[in-house]
Amino acid sequence: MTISGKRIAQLAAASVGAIGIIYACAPRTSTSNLVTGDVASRVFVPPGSYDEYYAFMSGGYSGQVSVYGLPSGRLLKLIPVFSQFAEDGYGYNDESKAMLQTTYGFVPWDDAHHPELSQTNGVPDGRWLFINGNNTPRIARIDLTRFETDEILQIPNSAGNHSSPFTTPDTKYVVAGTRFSIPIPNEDVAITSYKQNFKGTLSFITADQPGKMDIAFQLLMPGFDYDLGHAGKGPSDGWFFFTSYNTEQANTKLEENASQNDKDYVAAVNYKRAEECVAQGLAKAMPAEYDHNWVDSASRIAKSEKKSGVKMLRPTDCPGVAYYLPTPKSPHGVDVDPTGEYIVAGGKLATVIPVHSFKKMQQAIANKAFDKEVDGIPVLKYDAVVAGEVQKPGLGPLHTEFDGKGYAYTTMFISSEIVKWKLGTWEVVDRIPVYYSPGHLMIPGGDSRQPWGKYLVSLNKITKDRYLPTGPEMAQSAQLIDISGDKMKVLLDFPTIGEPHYAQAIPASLIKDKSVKFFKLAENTNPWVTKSEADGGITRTGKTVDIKMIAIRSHFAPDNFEGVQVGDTVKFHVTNIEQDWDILHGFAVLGANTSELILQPGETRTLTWLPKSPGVYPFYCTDFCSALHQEMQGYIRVSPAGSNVKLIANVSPKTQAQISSGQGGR
Ligand code: K7E
Ligand code: CUA
Repeated sequence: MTISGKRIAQLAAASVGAIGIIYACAPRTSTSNLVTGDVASRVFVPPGSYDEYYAFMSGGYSGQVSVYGLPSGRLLKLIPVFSQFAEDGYGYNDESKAMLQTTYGFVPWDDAHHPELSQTNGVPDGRWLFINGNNTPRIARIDLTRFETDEILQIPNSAGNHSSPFTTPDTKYVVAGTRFSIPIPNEDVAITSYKQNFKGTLSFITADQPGKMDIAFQLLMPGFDYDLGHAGKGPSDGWFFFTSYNTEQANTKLEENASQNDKDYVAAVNYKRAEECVAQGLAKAMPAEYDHNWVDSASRIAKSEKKSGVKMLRPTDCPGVAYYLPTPKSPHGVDVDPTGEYIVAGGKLATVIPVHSFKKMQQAIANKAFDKEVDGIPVLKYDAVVAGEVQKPGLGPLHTEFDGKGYAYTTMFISSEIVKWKLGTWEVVDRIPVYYSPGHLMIPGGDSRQPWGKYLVSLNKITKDRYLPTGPEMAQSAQLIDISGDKMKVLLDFPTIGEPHYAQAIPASLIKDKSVKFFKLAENTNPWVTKSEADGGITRTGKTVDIKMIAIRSHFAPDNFEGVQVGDTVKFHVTNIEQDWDILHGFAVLGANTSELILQPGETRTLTWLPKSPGVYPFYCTDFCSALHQEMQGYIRVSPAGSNVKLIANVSPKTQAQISSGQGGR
């Protein structure tokens, strides 16, 4: 079959339709004839046993990360990042709200695409997981001892933080390339002035100090769309590669207008060179406003600070900082093989998978094998940099990962398959259909120097008939594939949450033994902490009433409050004084407007409550914590404004008994 460019464009334009055709024409292949008899045992993790890998899936438009065990496909946890999470109060309670602060105000949502594990020497190390917020440009850090979002940095001079947050092999930087070019600094100009006024930026963000992420510098680039990125490694350490599309610089009907050029570019950025230029003062100060939010580890309270100004480096001021590698055609993913020599691009509309050679690129730079320059950035000759092309790989190559044994695996969105090919000879050695239309794929460590090449997960965009119908909207579908032998084998289908774009996975052994089991009460510095039953109480400051209470199996203390008035703002500061793993309590009060609180052992959380009419209101524990969980309840009395009911909190009889016998209290 010869595939004309036009045919591919048609297929791409109607990709969903094309999937329909492909799947309608294909025999109704069920997994049963793709898999072998021992499949069930390959994914079966016996009750009480652990999975071999943690997999971190982006939640896409849910703004979350979901954590799965592999090979079982069991969902272990949802981590809220760019979202409010009614399940535990993240983004609602007083302690965490600051995490979602931006210069656009409080933004409790984002579109999260790319989880990226921190690395040491180019190998995932299990310390942190970074993930991008695409819509309101941000990067988050999740701490993997607690599986909690600890830090969020807003990215200024960016619009659509898509090529992010890929890391350097030492996690010195994570990057952010702007998908949409915009006027920089942003200003009120005609959209038709795109070619004169719109620019792209590539940001390098310091990432190796928790709580201290910041913009090291930004590179001002031509007004293309910067789509994905990956760091070099080994010989190419010190370089970063970003795909771009829309090198036509169209501002309307991109489907057509940005598909004109036969080749777009991979931008190769020498960030060590950029560091030199910045150190020499060649970057210009540019005004920028952005917010930085992080969690103080002792109080577990999120703080937010305003930052301003960035160092903006122009390639014309720093020769050698960037080159363009011509790449067919509207490339999407860019992936660097474990040796650091090959740079694989996924040209959405290309008929081949082009692979660039880092060695050839260096020679081409030395020989000045340039076609032209764009805004001071030399465009290298395609033939001078290309290592090879994978011929007839399928339709719609998007993303590639590696198994560490000399093979690469690429998703084919349109022909709905994964293609395995050999680095160096570029021959396709195996292919397997997936259901349906894969975006990213993931091999544990598959973008690193040391892939754990046993499993591959295909992250499919369209689910259709794979699961029991759930109305027009179906869960996204992931498929676990065995890549330990010559032939790929499907082992398992499992639904995922939101829209996982990318995912990463790591051996469980690198994380599980470092897991925090509870927070030490003695080290809790929340100003409203209550460390013992006798320390609870109620205080009034104007119209604000602060309530300090503890939660422990199976009561709150104090648990009766009076003297609150309509018009007051009541803050329930609840401390879980348990010092034991996985003993959580919750807190909810009648009429609460947002979420309840979930209290991890040793932590303090605050729920703000606005009583609207006189009466007596119950509160209770929402997390089934003990046999007497249903007894874990109390009351708060609300009187009319101006009432003379005294402000009181009871002390539980048990505590009184302990105090009188000299056992309790401080
Ligand atoms: Cu291909 Cu946002 Cu990485 Cu989706 S992206 S698939
Ligand atoms: Cu505490 Cu239920």
